Amino acid sequence: RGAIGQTEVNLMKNQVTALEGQLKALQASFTKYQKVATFPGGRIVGNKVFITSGYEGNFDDLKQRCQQAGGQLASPRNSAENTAIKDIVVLYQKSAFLGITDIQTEGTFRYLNGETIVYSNWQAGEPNNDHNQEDCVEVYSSGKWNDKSCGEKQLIICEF
Ligand code: 289
Ligand code: CA
Repeated sequence: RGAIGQTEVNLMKNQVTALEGQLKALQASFTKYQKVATFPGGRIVGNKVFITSGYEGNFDDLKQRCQQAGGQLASPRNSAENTAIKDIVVLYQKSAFLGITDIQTEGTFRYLNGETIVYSNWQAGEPNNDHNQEDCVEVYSSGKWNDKSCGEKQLIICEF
C-alpha cells in the first residue's frame, strides 16, 4: 500500500518497453498480411477484405464456401465496397454473386442476415425477376447489378 516505489516504476517501464516492441512486431506482421490479402484477387476497404479464390459455383455453393472459411459472400454497403468487388470481377472476367437476395419476399432485397439493403447499384431495367425466377444478384464488370437465377454459376467473392 501507499506510494509507488522506484522498483515498481522501473518494472512498469520495462513492461511498456516490451509492449512497444510487441506492438511494432504486430504492426509489421499486419502490414505484411494486408499485402498478402490483396495479391492478386483481394481488395481492402476500411475493415473489410474482399477476396476470391477464383472458384465458380451456384449461390448456395458460394454462400456455404464463404461461411466455411469464416466470412460471408460479398455484401457491399456503399460504392467504395462495390468498386472493390467490381475490380475483382474485372480481374477474373467473370460476374460474381453478392450476399444479397429477395428469396424471403419477392422484390425486397436483403443481406444474408435478413437486413434490408442500404445500398444498391442496379443496371437500368433491373431487377426484373426474369421468368419469375431471379432471386440472386450478380455484379457485372461495370459494377452494375442484375438479379439472376441463383442456380447460375458465378465467381466467388467473400468478405472477411
Ligand atoms: O436468364 C436471363 C438472364 O441471363 C438475364 O438476361 C438479360 O441480361 C436480362 O433480361 C436480365 O435481366 C436477365 O437477368
Ligand atoms: Ca434480371
